[in-house]
This record gives sequence, structure tokens and C-alpha cells, in this order.
Amino acid sequence: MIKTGEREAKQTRHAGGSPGLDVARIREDFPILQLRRDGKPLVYLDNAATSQKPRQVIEALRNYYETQNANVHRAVHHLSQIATDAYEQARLKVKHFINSPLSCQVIFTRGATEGINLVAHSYGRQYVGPGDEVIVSAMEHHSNIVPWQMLCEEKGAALRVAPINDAGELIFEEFEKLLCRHTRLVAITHVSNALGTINPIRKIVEAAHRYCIPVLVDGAQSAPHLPINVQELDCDFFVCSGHKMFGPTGIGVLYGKAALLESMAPFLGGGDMILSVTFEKTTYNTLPYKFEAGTPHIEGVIGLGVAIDYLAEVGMDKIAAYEHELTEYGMQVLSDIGGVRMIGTSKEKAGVLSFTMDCAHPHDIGQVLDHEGIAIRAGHHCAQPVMQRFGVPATARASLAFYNTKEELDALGTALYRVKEVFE
Ligand code: C6P
Repeated sequence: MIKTGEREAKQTRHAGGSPGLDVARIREDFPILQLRRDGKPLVYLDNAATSQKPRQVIEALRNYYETQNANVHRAVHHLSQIATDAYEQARLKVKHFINSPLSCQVIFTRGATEGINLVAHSYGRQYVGPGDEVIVSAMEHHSNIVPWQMLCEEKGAALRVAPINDAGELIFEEFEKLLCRHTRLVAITHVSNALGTINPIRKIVEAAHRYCIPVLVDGAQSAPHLPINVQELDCDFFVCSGHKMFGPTGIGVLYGKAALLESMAPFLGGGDMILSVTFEKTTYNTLPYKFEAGTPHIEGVIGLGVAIDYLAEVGMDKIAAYEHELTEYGMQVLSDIGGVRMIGTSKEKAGVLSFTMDCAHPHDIGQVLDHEGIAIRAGHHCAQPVMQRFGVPATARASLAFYNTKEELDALGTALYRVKEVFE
């Protein structure tokens, strides 16, 4: 059992200060962060699952329904033009945010999962055949495994898995050995949701491009936390989810290189993705509309645009620097607690703190923390192969955002001592 004095000593680590970011001011923009549970302040550390929304995004959704609601690209009336303008303005904001060469390379999807499925269907069906190979890594989320498995099964192709080391880092030499003339695509995460590992995407892309192999980057966990420059990364596809980027749920982005997107058949058929339809033949619309069939998630797109404005105003460089500092602090807090095993200790690491405790199952940890007002995720995080790699059924995962503070990480540490008191 931890003695009170020891616990207090551990709690005093925080020296205050958050250079570059006025976190107290930022927190005022997020109404949900003011909630209390049984008198205790909400400590929200489940940002990898979904992020909280600033007032600006919430107000934009309300404003859309009160003053702009109409279908886009379909009518000449005033409201439809306002809605269409707002929708296309948001596309422009995404273009700048990820530094896409053209806004027509930005396709709105329901999220990272749909973006990957779109590429698996449209690129995969066209370019992957019997005997071909698709490479993923051992740290992928199920969303970046299952669509490729389904494709490989359908086509008689093989899924190859690049291994990771005990720190949760990609073993680059092993990855390179998998690249060959049969490889049709590399699909890899930018940041692991279960480990926090930041992959060396530029290096991975360079290696794959030596064999003329395109690379899809799953940016679900990087776009909210790191500056994204798809031209610098030189990736061929990039996907992300709006709800993890402080925007609404049900909206995401697929970026693709123009030549590839042009060459691919549509994913879904329906309204807006056509130029003309007869019973004999349909001609498809130009990019990006070819891949946006049906009425889109208009308010989701507009809300995502506002979330991106918010992030851009705070500054992605500042966010990344602050979260790096928080991550190091959190790692220290956790590693000071006896019986805690960190899962994911890569040198390049984002704000995902995955761990197990000798004394308690991750679900029990999650429950004790919940009673203390602290929200984390416990489970396999939709990354079961990662759990298998580390020989654990599940982990407890605290995942950070730029509105989190060192005080909240101290509260996490204190609550974990409480877990020890309960279960040891
Ligand atoms: N990870 C987590 O708690 P969607 O559901 O489409 O917005 O995102 C899927 C996805 C894809 N790739 C990575 C790396 C992810 O982390 C996620 C979502 C959440 O870790 C929910 S399972």
C-alpha cells in the first residue's frame, strides 16, 4: 500500500507553466470541460477515441441549421448557394490545413474508416490482383487491417505485416524487406492509437516509392496533434476523422494524389457523383465529386472547417510542442508508480499513454478512475494484434489533447494509487 506521504510527494512534480499555449483560456472554449462528476471536475483523457468540441464548432452547427440549411450543389436558390459556399469554403480550409496542392484532392468521407474503405474498394479492386501483396504494420487499428484483408481475400492477394519491436516501433529494415515487385500498396498509421508511436512516414514513403508503390497514411491520430503536410510527406493517400480533430462526428477527409484519384473508379454511386445518366451509360463527375455520392454531411463539413480554423489559430506547432511536454510528464507520472507497465515506449511518441497494472485488470482501472471523474479507455482499442504482440488482453489508455494539463496528469497518478489501495 502506498503511504500518504509518498503519494503527496509524487503529486508535487508539476512546476506549472505551458509555454506557448494559454491552456486555461483554451479550456474556457470547451463547455464540456466545465462538467463535474459527483463534485469532481471532469478529467477527460479519452481523446484518441473522440475529442471534445469548442463552443465555436457547436455554435457553427446551430448557426447552420438556423440560417443556412439547404442541400448543396443542387439548387439556384439563395440558401442553397450559402450552404454550398460554406461547404466548399471548408474544403479550402482542409486543403490549407494539410497542404494539399488542390482542393479537389480533398474528399469528404464519414471518417478515417470510410476513407480507407474507399481506397480499398476503388484503388484496390482496380490495381490489386491474384498473387499481389498489400503491406500493413503490426500496430494498425482494425480499420487499417480489415478492409485490406477483405480485399486480399476477394482478389487472391496476400496481406504482409511489418513487425514492431518491444518499444512499439516499426522495425524499418524488416518493413523494407517486405517491399517487392508484388507489392501494390503500403497502408500504415502515422500515429498508433494503442501505443502512441509516431511512424517515420517520409522514410517509409521514400522506400516504397523506390518500388513505385503508393502509400496510404492513416492520419486518424496524427491530424489532431501534429502539423500535417501531405506534400512534404509525399504520401499518396491520407485519411483522418473530424471527430478526433475537435469537429463533429460522421465527417472525415480522404486526400489523394490527383493522378491516382483520377484513375480510380467511384466507390459509391448516386446523386452528385455523375455528369450524366442514361440507362445505357453513366459518365462520372470530376474530382472531388466523383467520390462524394449522395447528400453529404453538410453541417459536419462546415463544423470541421470551424474546428480547423480553431486549430490553425492556436497553431499546430504549438499544440505538438505542448502535447510532447505533456506526454513526457505523463510517462514520468506513470513510471513512478510501482507495478505499472507502459505499453508503447517509442522514442517518437504522441500523447497516448497505454499501460497495465500488476494489481488490476484495465477494466477495473477504468472503473476506479471513472469514480474519480477521470475518463480513460480500457480495452483492446480496436488494435487486437497490438495486444497480442505485447501479450496482454487489454490496456488502460490515457490519451491527451492540447486542453489537458499537468494537474490532470497528477490527478491520474493519484487515482492510480487509489487503484493500488483498492486492489493490492
Ligand atoms: N480509434 C480509438 O479509441 P473512425 O472510427 O473512422 O473515426 O477512426 C478509425 C480509426 C482509424 N485509425 C486509427 C489509428 C484510429 O485510432 C481510429 C479510431 C479510436 O483509438 C476509436 S476505435
